[in-house]
Amino acid sequence: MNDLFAGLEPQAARQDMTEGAVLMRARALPQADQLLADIQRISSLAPFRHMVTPGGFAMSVAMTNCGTYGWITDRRGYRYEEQDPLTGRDWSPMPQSFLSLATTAAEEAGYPDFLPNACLINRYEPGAKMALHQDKDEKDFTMPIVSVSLGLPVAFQFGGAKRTDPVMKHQLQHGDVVVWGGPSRLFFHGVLTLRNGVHEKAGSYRYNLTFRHVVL
Ligand code: MD3
Ligand code: FE
Repeated sequence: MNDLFAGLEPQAARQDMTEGAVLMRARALPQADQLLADIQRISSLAPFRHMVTPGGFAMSVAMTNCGTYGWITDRRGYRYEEQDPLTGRDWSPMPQSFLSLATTAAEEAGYPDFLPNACLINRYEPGAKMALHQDKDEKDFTMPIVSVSLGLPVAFQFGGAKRTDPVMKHQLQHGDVVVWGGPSRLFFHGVLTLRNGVHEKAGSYRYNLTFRHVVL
């Protein structure tokens, strides 16, 4: 058999991306169908919506949440709240599938005490993107953030502690998990424009779960 991978590095299952950040390729694959079913159920109660930034622009990424706290934005600012402003009801509790994946992945990356109380669920359609930003609304930065990618692949970029630091580009694929702790917890990051495509499990979407520990 001729070797298609001759001269290429093998794709490591686990990769240190930057200080404190660990990429685990395909880590969520065994649970992916369950995660997608849970996203479907959560979003039937708290629909995906395009929230408005304080500057007055609708985000291209549609969002919902589960857990004790949910991240929201409107003209008044970015914050976490216990109720969905669309329905006035509490967010759905975090499903067991979400909680066990997030805590075991964090433990494998060296953060054994991670206990998420918020999960932001992002849904990207072709054309959607997320500009370079820091995640600072959680207030507690000793806890990592765990991110899980599902559906269509996308190019993701992260830099350093300053907006002007040089950025690295990575492809994030269905099932990839990244744990962002230590110095990387406050690094700038963003998502490039999602290209058209069809994923066998997620159709024309990319989903991203981010697990956070929030204090109000
Ligand atoms: C690096 N989401 O929701 S996940 C976000 O793919 C967000 O939807 C992106 O950025 C997405 O805030 C990126 C990867 C990620 C998440 C949080 C981070 C990278 C991070 C926090 C600190 C540093
Ligand atoms: Fe972010």
